[in-house]
Amino acid sequence: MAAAPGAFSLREVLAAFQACVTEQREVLLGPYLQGWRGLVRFLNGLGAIFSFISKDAVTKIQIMESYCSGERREEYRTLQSMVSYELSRGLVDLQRRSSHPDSGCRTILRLHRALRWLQLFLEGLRTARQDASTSAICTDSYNASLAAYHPWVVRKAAVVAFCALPSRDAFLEVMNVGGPEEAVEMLGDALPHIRDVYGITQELYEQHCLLNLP
Ligand code: 1PZ
Repeated sequence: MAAAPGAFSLREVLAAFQACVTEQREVLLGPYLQGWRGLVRFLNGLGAIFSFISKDAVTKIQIMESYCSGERREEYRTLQSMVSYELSRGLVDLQRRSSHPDSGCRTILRLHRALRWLQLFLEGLRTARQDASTSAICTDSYNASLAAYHPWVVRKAAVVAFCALPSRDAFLEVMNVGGPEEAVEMLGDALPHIRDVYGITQELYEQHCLLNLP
């Protein structure tokens, strides 16, 4: 499963997460969503079996993009401004989904939980032995993160899809960063930024009691 010549590289995608964090430690939604767009594109390249996952991610990215380009786009420049805007205007359903089923806060929370999976998965990939199974790494990181928020049927479908993942070396190859060593090095550079974005978001959501939004 070699990377197609001219295919885009996961290096730029992961760099978007680096561009998210400002000097004031705010998270810019523009590069955050751009990073997610690139991940979805990469996921689609892995095969049609992953399309139920990428469809859901695309829906969420689109919801956020419409806020970010809408009338109130200034309020959606950063995660911090979004949280204070939506909370102060009562635009977030806190108990059950009703009048504001697709708030920015609940939508980002879903991507945020998936970012934790991504962090664990890439970390696993980076540190695993050469002959390690990508699907095992993926299943372990999923079970340690996102699985807790998914119903049984989604968990089953996810684990079946993971079986279609290529071997570790082939996976590093389709990332299109260079040889396996280069890919591992790139992951080592990119992961601290993903961890940083995750940590800032987690703290912000904790402060405002947003971690369990319906
Ligand atoms: C390389 C292998 C990719 C594995 C991706 C691991 C994530 C598996 C997630 C499977 C769930 C997809 C079905 C949709 C579930 C939704 O119910 C939930 C909750 O949203 P709600 O229903 O509350 O509106 N959606 C999510 O949890 C967001 C999932 C986003 C996954 C993005 C993955 C990006 C992968 C990048 C690959 C490098």
